[in-house]
Amino acid sequence: MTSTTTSIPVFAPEFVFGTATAAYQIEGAAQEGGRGPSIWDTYSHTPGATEYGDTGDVACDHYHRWPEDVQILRDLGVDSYRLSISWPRVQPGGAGAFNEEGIAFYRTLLDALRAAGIEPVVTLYHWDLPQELEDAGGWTNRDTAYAFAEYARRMAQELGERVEVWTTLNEPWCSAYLGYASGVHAPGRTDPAAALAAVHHLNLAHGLAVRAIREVLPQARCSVTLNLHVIQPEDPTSAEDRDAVRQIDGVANRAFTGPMLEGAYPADLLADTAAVSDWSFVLDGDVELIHQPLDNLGVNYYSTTMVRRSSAADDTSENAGHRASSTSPWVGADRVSFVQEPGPYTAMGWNIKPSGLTWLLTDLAARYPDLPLYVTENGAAFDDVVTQETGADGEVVAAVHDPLRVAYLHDHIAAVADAIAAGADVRGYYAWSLLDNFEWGWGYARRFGLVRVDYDTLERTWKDSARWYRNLVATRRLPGVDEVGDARL
Ligand code: PNW
Repeated sequence: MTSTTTSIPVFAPEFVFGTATAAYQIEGAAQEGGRGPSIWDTYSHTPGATEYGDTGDVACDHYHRWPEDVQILRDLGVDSYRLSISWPRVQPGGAGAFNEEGIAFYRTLLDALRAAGIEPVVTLYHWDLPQELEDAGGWTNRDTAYAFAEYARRMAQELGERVEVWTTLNEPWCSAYLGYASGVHAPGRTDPAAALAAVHHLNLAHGLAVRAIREVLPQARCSVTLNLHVIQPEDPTSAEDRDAVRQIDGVANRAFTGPMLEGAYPADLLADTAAVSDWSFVLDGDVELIHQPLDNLGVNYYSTTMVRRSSAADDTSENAGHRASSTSPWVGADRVSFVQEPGPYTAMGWNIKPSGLTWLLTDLAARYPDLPLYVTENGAAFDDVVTQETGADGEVVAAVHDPLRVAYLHDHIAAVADAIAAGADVRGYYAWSLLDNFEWGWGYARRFGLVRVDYDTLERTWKDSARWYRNLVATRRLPGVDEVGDARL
């Protein structure tokens, strides 16, 4: 899986370059504008749950500073911006009354993006479940899937004139397994059987929501974003290790792609997890409902995973969260061990392997040849350093030289170009993230932004990576890692 790029990749004018964020990670204003509490408010306020006890109460204060952030997007020149709607901001209890003030916030933001020539791509669920729904069982409760579909329907009615591309869920793997099995994400539960029920009800929520959106907006383009794991055997010649890959692929990837894209849960997944659950929460007709035709698939890619077969699991953490968990996210995989891969690593401890992205995109293209693909997230956290420098006019300006992030983006965008050259129908790439933001269990201690946020002043500062990305978007030609452009903003 080495890169085959020999010349400088050039992207077609219609290829979409964007940046991505999520509501809880940037908005703040957790108690303003009629917003209700979500599971991430509750979780982040639980002592010990997040690094330094950080919460999203203020985050990047995007709720108030969105005009500045739209201006940054405009200056970056991106074609598109991927954002999420905070469900508890528009429907505080997750069922029942909607909050007009919350809906108006998104209407105004979407209008500003359109006025700036930036296409908004909206995700309906990026992990901020209304707390009232969690109190009734959250994703373990089938009713949550129906509540989600009603929320999706209402958003389609309210925002349909402003949004063409609708994404139901972001990374249901994280919601189900990190939220309900390993407990390193909200709601922090450690019940493997509950996690499997959550998998199914998230899948069902997706199918019901796509159907509801299309009932309101027949022309809508519907999508889901998955964090598909690229899994390799420690020893490719070992049938045992290859079987460990099959098992982790089942619980991580095919638990979602099976019903969503192929209309069935994989038999081997049901067998592997039989001791945990009888899957009796899957009712007649559910998989047909989940299997809605999609207009595209979003994939988030950061790193790769390596496994081997073992007599007992000896490391199941896979760097999945801030809080050490005694419970594995890998439900049913008691005899799989996760192997530390060679570096280099990002500040998350995730190994850097651009060729994994080429592999993932070409594998998906082979399996689903008619499904356009978008990389909906890719990026890296590094320990950025701010320096004070003298600008062209003699004034002192803050700078962030982040050559490691530039190299990461360069190599992964080259990997996308390799996949396209190999015939994959990849239509766009969204850098994670526009801004440094609340990195879930890691709070503000991990920075993924192209633009730095000073959490004392909330000031935004362009990193070199932002200038480098602007250069790429403007020229459609992959710049070298030392080409950051010269104009200071
Ligand atoms: C994704 N894991 O999260 C999310 O979609 C973003 O909100 C997040 O900021 C970004 O990636 C960076 O972490 C993940 O443990 C969180 O494998 C954890 C995992 C994967 C993705």
